[in-house]
Amino acid sequence: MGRALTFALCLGGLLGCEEDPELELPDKEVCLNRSDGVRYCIDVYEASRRDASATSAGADQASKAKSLETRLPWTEVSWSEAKAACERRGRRLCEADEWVDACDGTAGAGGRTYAYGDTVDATRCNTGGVEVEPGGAFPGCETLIKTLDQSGNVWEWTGNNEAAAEARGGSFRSTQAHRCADTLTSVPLTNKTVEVGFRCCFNP
Ligand SMILES: [Ca+2]
Ligand SMILES: [Ca+2]
Repeated sequence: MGRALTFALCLGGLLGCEEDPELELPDKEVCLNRSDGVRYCIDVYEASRRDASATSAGADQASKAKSLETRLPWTEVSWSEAKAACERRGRRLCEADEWVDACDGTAGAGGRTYAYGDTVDATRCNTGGVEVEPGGAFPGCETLIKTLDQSGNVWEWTGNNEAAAEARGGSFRSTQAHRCADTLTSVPLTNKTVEVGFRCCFNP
């Protein structure tokens, strides 16, 4: 996009006037109600760095967390780094109940067993594989509210304080088909692995 056009779009309010508008594509989020009626929004995609592409996870450690398709997710990230990356975008990590309800499609108790339905289908999501894939590479791995990759690809940090922090949803290496309610509790919060990323939430 040329500078003149970028400037015009900035003036028109169509793009945020960020330091580098070409890298600031609008994040994809979807909003729904919690069981207590509080409205919240969750990223459609696992978080990626602003300089990520379909073949690179990017290197910008100071990036705000993005929610875009066809970007490799932000991994090798501790829980506190993930939280900070969401906060740089004016977001936060998702709380467990928010993440689970987005996955199962029903506020509060109940909902789908798996992100895509109640019956295990090993072909739907990136599980039992060998490498991480760009966001949305498995279109059948979609929830009722249209979030993607909540099952598999990378585990996702949830919780905004240490007591509540845990990773959810399984990774590309997971051989079991993870249910929406399953958690990973064996990874220390400071551990950084290629199998753990995150996504962001906020209250509009
Ligand atoms: Ca639910
Ligand atoms: Ca995931």
